[in-house]
Amino acid sequence: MDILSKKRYTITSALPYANGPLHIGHLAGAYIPADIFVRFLRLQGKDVVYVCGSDEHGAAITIKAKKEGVTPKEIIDQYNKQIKDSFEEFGISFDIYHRTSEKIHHELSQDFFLNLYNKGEFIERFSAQYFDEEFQQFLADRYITGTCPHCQNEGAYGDQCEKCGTSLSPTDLINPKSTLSGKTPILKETKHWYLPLDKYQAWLEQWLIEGKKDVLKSNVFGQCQSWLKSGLQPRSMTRDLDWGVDVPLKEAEGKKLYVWLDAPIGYISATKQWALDHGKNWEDYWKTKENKEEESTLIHFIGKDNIVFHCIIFPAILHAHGDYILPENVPANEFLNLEGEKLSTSRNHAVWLHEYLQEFPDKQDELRYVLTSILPETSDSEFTWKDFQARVNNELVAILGNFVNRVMVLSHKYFDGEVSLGTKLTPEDNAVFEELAKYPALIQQSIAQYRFREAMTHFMNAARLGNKYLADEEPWKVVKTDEERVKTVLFVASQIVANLAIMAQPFLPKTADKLFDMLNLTPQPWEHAGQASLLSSGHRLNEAALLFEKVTDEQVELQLQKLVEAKANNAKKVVPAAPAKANISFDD
Ligand code: MET
Repeated sequence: MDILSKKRYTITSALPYANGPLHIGHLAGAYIPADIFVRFLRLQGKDVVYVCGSDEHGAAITIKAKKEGVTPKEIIDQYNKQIKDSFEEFGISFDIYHRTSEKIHHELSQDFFLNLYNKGEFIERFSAQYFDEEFQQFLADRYITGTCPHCQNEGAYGDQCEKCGTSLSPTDLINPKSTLSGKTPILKETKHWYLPLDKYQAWLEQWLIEGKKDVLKSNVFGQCQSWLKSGLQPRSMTRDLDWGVDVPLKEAEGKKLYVWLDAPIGYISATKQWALDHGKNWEDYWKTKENKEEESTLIHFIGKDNIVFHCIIFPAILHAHGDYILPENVPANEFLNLEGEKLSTSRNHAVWLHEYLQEFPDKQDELRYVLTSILPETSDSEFTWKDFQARVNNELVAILGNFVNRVMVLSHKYFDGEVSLGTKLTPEDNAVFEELAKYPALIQQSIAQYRFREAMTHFMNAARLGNKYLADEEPWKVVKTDEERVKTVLFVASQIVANLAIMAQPFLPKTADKLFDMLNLTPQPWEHAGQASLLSSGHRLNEAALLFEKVTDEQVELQLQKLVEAKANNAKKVVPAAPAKANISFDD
């Protein structure tokens, strides 16, 4: 069945770590595609909840706090606010942006742990782990540095050597040191609770590989297949950490739930909070139902570094718990590069969303447009400022903006903003309407396959159709001889603008609002797209407003200069390597 024909949807975007600002890689990976999808569903009147929130636990946050000499709480409060505000200003339409530090989340994560624990789903294992005697605490992998056994780099971390890229275990390091005290840590025995993923191997092969081979995107399917092929191993669900959700067992004092049993539960706790705030029943969005048609459809939007997490580990947890729906799809994106290099937080090689919003005020849709045009849907893709300029100037300004502007200006100039049918429609006019009516279905088909780039190309083609129509009909010439015909031409052209307003809503929401304002039309649902009579004869248009402005060479230069300066700063200092674990961060 078509993914768009369900009744109810639970849509999630990966929870960003509250330890740094958002950049365009995040947007292109997990937020813009989800937002387009969700806006599209809402336009069709579907019952949708779109949840997200800050991931506020884990070593990445405590390390940052330590580096800055502040508490983890200060870090999460600062970044949660910054991230939330940036998302809002940019126009990502979450129904709730929650926090994993909230009580409701801690309680639910603990419930999940206890449910699995009481059912005997965990295996308990003892292992020797490094312990800092001075600080009296076990050390997370990133808290230990030492010499890499492979390349002799002296600054390797307990999970990875940043120099040669090898994945390591803390005990692989030669001459290990605690980053807390600087002393040599001792090995101490510690107990943890593991989810035996090997036990779910057969079930996962059935559900995921058999059941979803025609559903998952090929990049996602390939990764899942290779994980399953290499055989799943038990994964620790608890950790010796000093910040996070307590393991709810007496004997586990000081231990915390590890990311697997914490972050994705954040989707559910966010939904619970949203349901409480809006008089809804959260179970409608997460629990299985006897009547399958009543069940919600769960879709996780993520970057490719989170595929195993969302396709294997979280579904195994939900399955082990029982009564929960499983993801219908996980349309993960690949990575976005910037000016020929990987985006990098630690090297400050990025376009930061909060800076963009300051430097390009009221230009949210321009960034949305360009990022949607280059979404890394099937392979890594690249953002460059020259390309940004070209796409804004040659497409948004020259095609969409130009068409709308001409229709508005001419309608006001010749007819005082009144839309009315003059002479009868010609075969050319009817052909344009016929062509226009094809676009909503084309867009819908692309969205149903998570091909958002393609969907937006269809949208722009509809604007091209408008431009071509005006160029063919030349109302500015015809007006000298046949004013009635010009009325009709602008009537047809205004209907095209109204259609563009409807179809712009998922892709360019702020532009769509402006278009409806100019048209003096209330926002319309998707089912009205394709109609030739959205504006009735005699309708009055409002004043024209500016839709898009050209990006100047100076603006591009300034941005490129910033990247050059970041590089120069990196050369001056030794850039600390940041966590590069494939499974828990979008980038380094
Ligand atoms: N915070 C994780 C990341 O940034 C995502 C967690 S999604 C449940 O990779």
